[in-house]
This record gives sequence, structure tokens and C-alpha cells, in this order.
Amino acid sequence: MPADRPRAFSGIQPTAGSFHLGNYLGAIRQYVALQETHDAFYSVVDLHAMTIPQDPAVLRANTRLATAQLLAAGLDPERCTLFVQSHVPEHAQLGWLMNCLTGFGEASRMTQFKDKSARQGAERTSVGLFTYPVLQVADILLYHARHVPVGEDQRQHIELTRDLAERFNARYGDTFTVPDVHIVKETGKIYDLQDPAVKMSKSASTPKGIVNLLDEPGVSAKKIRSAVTDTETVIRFDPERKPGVSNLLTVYATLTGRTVADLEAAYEGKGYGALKTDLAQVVADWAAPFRERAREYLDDPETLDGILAKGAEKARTVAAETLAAAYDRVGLLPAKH
Ligand code: AQP
Repeated sequence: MPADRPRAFSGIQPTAGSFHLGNYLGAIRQYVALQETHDAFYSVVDLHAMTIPQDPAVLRANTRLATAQLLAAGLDPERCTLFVQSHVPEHAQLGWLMNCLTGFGEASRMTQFKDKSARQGAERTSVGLFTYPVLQVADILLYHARHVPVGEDQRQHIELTRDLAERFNARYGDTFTVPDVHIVKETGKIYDLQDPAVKMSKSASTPKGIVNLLDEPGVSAKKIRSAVTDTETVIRFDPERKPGVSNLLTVYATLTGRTVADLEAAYEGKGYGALKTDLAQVVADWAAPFRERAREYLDDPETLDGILAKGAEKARTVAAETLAAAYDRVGLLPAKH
């Protein structure tokens, strides 16, 4: 990988039996694109997954499952560095330094934490969930990432990353790269099929509102056909007035490479039923080879683990150097070996 390429970093949690369309269109598609232009590091962030209770066997299985899906979606271990977060202990180590640099009030303003903790109640919310954005800061800064491909829901966390990088640099001298968020406007927020006012989300959506990439085609088709639209009949992109139809058009356009204008013209005079039936087919056609490739990786855990071992080794080389510099800057006495 040429050294003059800018770095990219992003992480994705192994917290479900499948990624959903929001994860794919909002984030993973961008991971695949950036591996061509960037020195890209992508992590299955299992430490983040632990911010909510996990069954150990399920977490282990989901970590392989997440990796298999990333590869199936087009990540190429020859073009990017793919690894599991807990295999690189520097993440937790730099996370501690970042915790000590973050204000309590600052962390309390993270809207994702506020939403999730309000849903769960304070007693069931872990301190880990509270500090998770700070660990995410460490994830990004360890690799001197210039660009961080994420969905819109992560924008505030990348802002926090920028603030902490600047604060550290101002206090201790230039150490970290201040990253830019990389959000694709059209797909940065894919909406729940049943409630197009909110994002598609594994923890908040009802099963009918979320399209899982590994679902059987019949299951996804049924969900798409029962997507909430509006009382008009015109197929027009208008996120304000027609959020449901606009969301379907976004998914359709992105998966096929057609423009929204082209789709509007093609469906002129046709009803929502036709749009939904065709979109169900588009999703099924995309998902069939994806599921097949993911299955092949899952059937070969040795290859999968080998890819992760190589990825962790590459990631550690970079992470260890950054952590050592940060430790030195803040005045931690180096251990003598
Ligand atoms: N609906 C979405 N539209 C666009 N992008 C999305 N992402 C998530 N939902 C959407 C992006 O997917 C990446 C991985 O996210 P994560 O592993 O942190 O999972 P998440 O954000 O926790 O995903 P969920 O489904 O939304 O989970 P919950 O319900 O737990 O919050 C991120 O880049 C994210 O922006």
C-alpha cells in the first residue's frame, strides 16, 4: 500500500446476527470504496459490543459473522487492514488516556448515549456505554486517520474525536491527526421501513422496520412490501413530505446505480406496489451473492482467523507506535526491559 495515501479508519460492532441495510449503505459501502484510495483500517469493534450485556459464545460467533459479512461486502484483506479491536490492546490503553482528557459534561452531551440510556434506564446502563464514544476516539486517533466513513448518527462522535485530538495536541504537542468525518449525504441515514422518521437501527427498530442482509429473500420482500409510505400515489423524491417513498428510492438508486430522477421517470403513473415489488427484487438480487460469500467464509474459520491475525499484526505496528508517542508526551515513565 503506497505510504502517500491518506489513512481511513472505521469500526463496526458485532452485536447482531446480521448487518442491516443501514449499516451497508451508510457505512460498509464507503469502506469498500475507500480501500481503493486510502490506507484503510477497519475494525470489528468487540470491546464496544460489550457496552451492552453479551452472551460470550454469541459474541464470539458474531465477531466471525461480522468479519465474514465485511469480506462478503467487498473488503479485500490485500487492500485494507481488517482486524478485531480486542486483538490490539492499544485501543483500551489509549482509551484510558482519552477518558482522562474528556470532561464529564462533554461526555454527557452525547445524544446517542442519552437516547440509549433513556431507553434502558440508568440502572441497566453501563459506564462502558457512557465512555464508548471516548474509546471510539482512541480507535480513530491510533491510526492517524484523515477520514472516518460512518453514518450520520456518528457525526457527533467524530466531532468529539476532533476536539480531543486538538486538545491533546495543544496540551502536549502535535501528536494526533485531526480527522474529518466522511458521510455520504444520500445514504448517511437510511430510515426504518415502519417509521421513516427515525433511522433503521438494530436496537430501536421493530423487526418489520429493519432489512437484515442475511435474511431469507422472502422475509426482506415482505418487509419492503409493507413499508410505510403516504396517502398520495405519486412516486417522487421528497424527504420532507414523503419520507417513506424517498427512503425506498434512495435504497433502490444506490443498489442499482440508477439515479433517483431516472427512477421517478420510470415509475411515473405506477403505484407504490410496483415500486415495492421491484425494490424487493433488487434487494434479493444484491443479497443472494452476498449471503453466499458470507457463508463460504463462515464455513472456513481457519481462513477467516488467518485474515484477522494478519490484520491485527499490521494494526498493532501502527497502534503501538502511536500509543508510545502519546505515553511519552503525557509523561508516563517508560518501562525498562
Ligand atoms: N440507519 C442507518 N443509516 C446509515 N448508517 C447507519 N449506521 C447504522 N445505522 C445506520 C452506520 O453503521 C455503522 C456501524 O454501526 P455500529 O456498529 O456502531 O452499529 P450502530 O450504529 O449501533 O447500528 P445500529 O443498528 O444503529 O445499532 P444501534 O441500534 O445499537 O445504534 C456506523 O457507521 C453507523 O453510523
